Amino acid sequence: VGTEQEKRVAAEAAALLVDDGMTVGLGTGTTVAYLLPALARRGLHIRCVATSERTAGTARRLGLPVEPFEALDVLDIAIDGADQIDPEGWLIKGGGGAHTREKIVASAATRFVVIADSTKPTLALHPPVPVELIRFGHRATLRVLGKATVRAGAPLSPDGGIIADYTGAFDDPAELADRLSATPGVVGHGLFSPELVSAILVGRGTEVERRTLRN
Ligand code: A5P
Repeated sequence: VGTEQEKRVAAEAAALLVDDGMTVGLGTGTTVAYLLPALARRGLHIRCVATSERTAGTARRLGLPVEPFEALDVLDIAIDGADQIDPEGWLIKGGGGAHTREKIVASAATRFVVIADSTKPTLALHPPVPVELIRFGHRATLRVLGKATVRAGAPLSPDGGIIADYTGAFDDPAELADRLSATPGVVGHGLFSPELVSAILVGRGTEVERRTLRN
């Protein structure tokens, strides 16, 4: 219950950052589930793209207009959750397998705002790091990665990719991010660098702690 309240206050604070006329990227997950009704209640004239079919469906039912992300090439703001947040602003995302689309949306946005409850900040990121693999040769890709396994029960991504997790220990997220990005067959990984992040809103009890990384 405490965590749900924290997700709600963070999401409601983020909904207030959206202005009339903006193009908005909608993330995926249980924290974003609180953002969608809060945003819909504002009754703004906005255009949205969604990082998953689940988000798109919920948003449309609430009356938020969702367009295919072939129609827009830049977003004013994107708002999404995270699984882990380190002190520098590195994130791990993809607990729901949506990280590839989430990263495309985050990097298209002028401002990327992360919303989370107080269990998400951590002193050091730890495995697993979600990855998405091209289906072709994915057993070979897993072998090249070393410690990595297909996520049991996870459906294919909407782009046909296999959702897996890198389970090896790591100290330096930048080094691992480079390695994952450079491995053929890896479509996307769940390490998001601080350069993508504008602000982090963390719910703590009934308060929202704000960290601004850039404007
Ligand atoms: C979806 O693939 C993820 O990246 C989510 O954004 C992340 O897992 C946060 O989800 P919750 O808000 O449900 O914790």
